[in-house]
Amino acid sequence: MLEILKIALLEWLIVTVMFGFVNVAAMGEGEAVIFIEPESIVGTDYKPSTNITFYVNVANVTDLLSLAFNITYAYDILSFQEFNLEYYKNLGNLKVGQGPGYLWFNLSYNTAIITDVPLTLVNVTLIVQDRGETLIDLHGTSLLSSDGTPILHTAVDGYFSNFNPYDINQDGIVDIWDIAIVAMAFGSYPGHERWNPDADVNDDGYVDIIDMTLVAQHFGEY
Ligand SMILES: [Ca+2]
Ligand SMILES: [Ca+2]
Repeated sequence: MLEILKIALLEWLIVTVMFGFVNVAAMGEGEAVIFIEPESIVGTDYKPSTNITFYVNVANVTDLLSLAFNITYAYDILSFQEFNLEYYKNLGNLKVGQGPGYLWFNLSYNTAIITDVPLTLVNVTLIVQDRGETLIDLHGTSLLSSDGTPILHTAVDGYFSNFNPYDINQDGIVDIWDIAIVAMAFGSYPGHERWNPDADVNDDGYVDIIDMTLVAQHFGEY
């Protein structure tokens, strides 16, 4: 009986360990990665003229001597303010350029970077210009090892949105016109002739007093 229990326990352990490995593999553990952190910057508080900062990180690299990457974003929503090198130890060479909605970096180090945990190389601060959403698109990435061999890696984008769901007509302010849109759709639901999904600001499938109250609570926001 005890033996059976032992075997069952052992099997359970094996399954758990294997499952653990599968999970880790699915998360890309061990694979070189360059990524924007945070993955998403979302909120109505990011009003025009406020700043956002994101970080360009690498992880799971064993011999990274130089790298290049481009970052693009909607220039009507975000504009460049400044960047800072977070990891400047052993920095050999830096080339950087920027244009509207566009940044590029070319970094090389004197000693190869070895890290399995995320290491921040650069931080970038952008000024919010308008409301909307945009990918912070990390592309054209190139990671090279000491002997110049390209390192297989994945690149992970960031995302920004300061879309205000209460500014239903998206004219930049929550006002009587947004209230009017809710009023016109009041009492409607999907399939109803007056249904307007934008007026259902809490996304519960019904335009009612709750949506009206939410828009009223955000009245005057821009
Ligand atoms: Ca509006
Ligand atoms: Ca609703």
